[in-house]
Amino acid sequence: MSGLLTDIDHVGIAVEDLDAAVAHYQRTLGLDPVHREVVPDQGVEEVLFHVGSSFVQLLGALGSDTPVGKFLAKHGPGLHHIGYRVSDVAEALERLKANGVPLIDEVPRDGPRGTTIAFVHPKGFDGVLVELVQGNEAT
Ligand code: CMX
Ligand code: CO
Repeated sequence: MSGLLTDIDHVGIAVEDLDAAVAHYQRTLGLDPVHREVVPDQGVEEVLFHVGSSFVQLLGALGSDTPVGKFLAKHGPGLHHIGYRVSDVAEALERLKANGVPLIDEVPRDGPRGTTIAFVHPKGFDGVLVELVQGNEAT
């Protein structure tokens, strides 16, 4: 059986203060942001850093009643989700569904930067929130 995942697209990290976190990553890790965007759909402002063929995604909450806002209130800052790169999100969702994995998005949706994404419930992968990402090859 062939594998669904082609790469780690990004590691999503919830932070309380986005500007402070960006400055910290720049100073301590020498990473410069390659992208910053408010994504009202997801209730986040996100900053991407390029690392190899993947990204680190820092996530600030746009409000307390958003996924990241609720996560911060409950757990504090930390690892929020893993974004796996796939060649076809719809096909990946079908396979997960056929295997009884609980989905958050039943159908693919448009993500930032022209990507197609879908979230899979953390219950399906031992407490790890998974995002499937199509069309975001870092070069
Ligand atoms: N990782 C692991 N577990 C998580 C989690 C996360 N990121 N967020 C919430 N949970 C857990 C909670 O700890 C809680 O567990 P228990 O039932 O054991 O207490 C359970 O999920 C329910 O938590 P909740 O606070 O009531 O949150 P909701 O059920 O309302 O929502 C989730 C949880 C995952 C369905 C929701 O956050 C979601 O739909 N996420 C997908 C969208 C998203 O995260 N967008 C932001 C990122 C955008 C981007 O990457 O660009
Ligand atoms: Co993400």
